[in-house]
Amino acid sequence: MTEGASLDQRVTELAEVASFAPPETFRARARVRDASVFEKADRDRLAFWAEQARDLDWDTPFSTVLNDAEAPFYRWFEDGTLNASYNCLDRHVAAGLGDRVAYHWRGEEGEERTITYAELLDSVQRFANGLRDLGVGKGDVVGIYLPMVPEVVVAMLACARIGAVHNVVFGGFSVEAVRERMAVSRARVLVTADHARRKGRLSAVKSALDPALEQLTDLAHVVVVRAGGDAAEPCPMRDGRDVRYDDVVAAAAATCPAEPMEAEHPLFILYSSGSTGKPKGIVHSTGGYLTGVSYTHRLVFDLDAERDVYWCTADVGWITGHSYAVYGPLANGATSVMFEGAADYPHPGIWWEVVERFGVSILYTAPTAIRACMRWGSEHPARHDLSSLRLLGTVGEPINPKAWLWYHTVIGRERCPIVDTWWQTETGSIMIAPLPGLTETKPGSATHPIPGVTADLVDGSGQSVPEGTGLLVLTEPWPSMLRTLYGEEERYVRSYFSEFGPRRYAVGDSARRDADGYYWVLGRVDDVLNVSGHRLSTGEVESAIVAHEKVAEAAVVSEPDEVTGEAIVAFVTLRGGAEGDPETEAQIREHVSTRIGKLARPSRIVWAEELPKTRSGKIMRRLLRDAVQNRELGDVTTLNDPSVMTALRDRIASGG
Ligand code: 6R9
Repeated sequence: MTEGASLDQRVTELAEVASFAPPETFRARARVRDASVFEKADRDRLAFWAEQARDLDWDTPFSTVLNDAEAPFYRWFEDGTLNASYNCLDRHVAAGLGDRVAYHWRGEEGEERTITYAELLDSVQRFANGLRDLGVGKGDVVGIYLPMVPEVVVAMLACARIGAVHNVVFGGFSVEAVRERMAVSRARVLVTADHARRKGRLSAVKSALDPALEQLTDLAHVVVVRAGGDAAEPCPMRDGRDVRYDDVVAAAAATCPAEPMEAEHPLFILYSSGSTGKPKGIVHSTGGYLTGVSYTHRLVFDLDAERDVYWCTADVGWITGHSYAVYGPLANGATSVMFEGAADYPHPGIWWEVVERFGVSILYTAPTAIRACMRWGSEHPARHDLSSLRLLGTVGEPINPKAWLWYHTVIGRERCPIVDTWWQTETGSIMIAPLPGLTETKPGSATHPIPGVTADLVDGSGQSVPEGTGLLVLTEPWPSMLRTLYGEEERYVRSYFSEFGPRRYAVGDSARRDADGYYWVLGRVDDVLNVSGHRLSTGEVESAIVAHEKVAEAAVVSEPDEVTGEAIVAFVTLRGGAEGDPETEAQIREHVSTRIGKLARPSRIVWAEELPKTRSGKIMRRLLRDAVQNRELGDVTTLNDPSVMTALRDRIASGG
């Protein structure tokens, strides 16, 4: 039997095991080995958070911990001042750690760059001065639309250094998504790339953006990073507006002292999908956010900054990238791997080659990636020496037990605890997760809230549900919570604090709590889809489909997918009752791709003469979901015309 096959057999054997204690070798050296940290946090939560915050370097120490006078607008450490880039860079260099590697970067074609803390500090100071030279000041919004190149970190920290607010847009999102996010946040500068590389192909970024940039009246400058490699053609530059990153840095002064910021000064905006078509501009603060990410990064990943090599595979365009590829690890002086490429390029064993090459000890990734690796086969990881790994993490969606066991066995070789971390763009940092040296894990459960965080399950009327299924709420404010939705205070209150009052944050997920008090997050209760761990809203995808000239109406729902978790099924009614054809289908998918991005493309389109609606005209997505998932239809009595569903079921059965 090959090694891959014997590992697979072991996965099957372990299916009977209900829970896993921390491996003894791990526990013996873990940071946290007993439950006293929970008791300490419970005794005085605010004092506990203040202690975590004091692990950062403050220019002015804070005297108040939490101001909740205007709840749900909470203010943490409000009379203190600090700088996030100082905490991520200067203080480590000042402590003699300038030569420590901040990032081992690996490019798509196997190029490597090693960036030390001292080098990163140098680049950040220069680019911060460069941004100032372009007229950027405290409070200005700077857009960032870059692939996974080191400059993305430089740009984020340079903003933080001068109090500019970054607004990163995921590199896989479309031009239209960039335009919209820049317009609503009134960005003054956009930092982007000439080209991006993906699986051996080069795609133009800057020239594709150009027509959209013309429409942005607040945008004064575009900074262009060379990310396409030496073979890439130079991109067109507009005089007076566009500047090259290399030129900006070369012309800028070398020193730029970090500017102290009020703790509540916004560090960044990150757009995330809400339950309507319009993305939410989630605003994070400086002091509270940095406290949350540095504390959780040490605690949940059991970080030993001197020894560990840590790799978070998330793109910086997502909150996971912000918190656990940039701010958390840098605030803790950790050494990270940054990987530009895809998980299967140039071959499906590349991740394991990278783990071996850099001696990765902590790996943090998503269930969708684990399932893809599972499908490619255990022989790929089996070919590499993965003995450096000591801890594994997952995030983004519920992990199915089979993928958990595969990760545990084939990647972790039963030596590494798995931390299944539940959190959201809004929470800023991890909220529910095991402590790896302490918590017994159950495959598929994120276990318990971490020390300092309090959660509950409630029914629709807000009553606590001690055991069974309910809606997840966080019952006390925490430092890294979102502060507002950019420019939409009322929507902030309505989205998170209207259902259960100003103290209980409504998460939007349903969950189950078992007899041992373990939380099992089941998924979203609103119209938010989760494709490959990425949030998309039904409304967002529907408006992109409806924007196609032939389309009259559309409704999208999800169905379970083995690799991506959820896949999008679109029900589409064409204008004038026209019949759908493969060409229109291809155009619709392309439309979604250009408006939002490739990952939002429907996997199936079902042509619908009519959509199921209530008498008041609301589309009943619930019924569509039941139909695609081949379930008994729920209550159809409120339907205006129940025969619509019969016709649709026939369509679905005949493959659309
Ligand atoms: C960090 C991140 C948040 C939503 C969240 C939930 C789902 C994330 C999870 C999980 C089960 C986990 N989610 N982690 N579900 N177990 N460990 O993913 O943020 O993109 O805002 O998504 O993702 O549904 O509400 P974000």
